[in-house]
Amino acid sequence: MDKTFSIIKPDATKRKITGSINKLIEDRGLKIVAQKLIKLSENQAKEFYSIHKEKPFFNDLIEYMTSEPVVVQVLSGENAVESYRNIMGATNPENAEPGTIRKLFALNVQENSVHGSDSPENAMKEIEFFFKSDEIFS
Ligand code: IDP
Ligand code: MG
Repeated sequence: MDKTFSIIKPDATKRKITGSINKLIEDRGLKIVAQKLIKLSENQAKEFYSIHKEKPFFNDLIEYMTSEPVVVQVLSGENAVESYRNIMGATNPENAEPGTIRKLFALNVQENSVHGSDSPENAMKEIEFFFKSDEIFS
């Protein structure tokens, strides 16, 4: 089974909708094989989102991602990366398909409730950034 990396972001933990998001993930066929609540440090958030460091929204993004605890997860299933991106919906909730996590729950393009890896290579890197191999079940 393929794996992907997910974050339930601060807007969602703050609004106590992590259970609702996990229900959607599970109902749509992905299995949660690792999960923990952590507070990202500024350095962790900057490294995790370093690809966006030149973007105008970078500083706001780091401030937001470190504002509340987040749930980091490893999800497993067939085509996990692509499948989870479909379950999440578009970055901007205004463009997200009905029934997706972001359409249902996101507040705006920044506070969009979830992160999901964009490729199997990045999924592997992101999982290794947050989890030891003995923390992941199958
Ligand atoms: P993704 O999360 O759908 O992969 P990315 O383009 O990788 O989207 O952006 C990472 C995160 O940065 C987004 O999920 C969102 O929280 C934030 N973000 C992206 N674009 C904007 C924007 O135009 N304004 C504010 N925040 C943004
Ligand atoms: Mg991305």
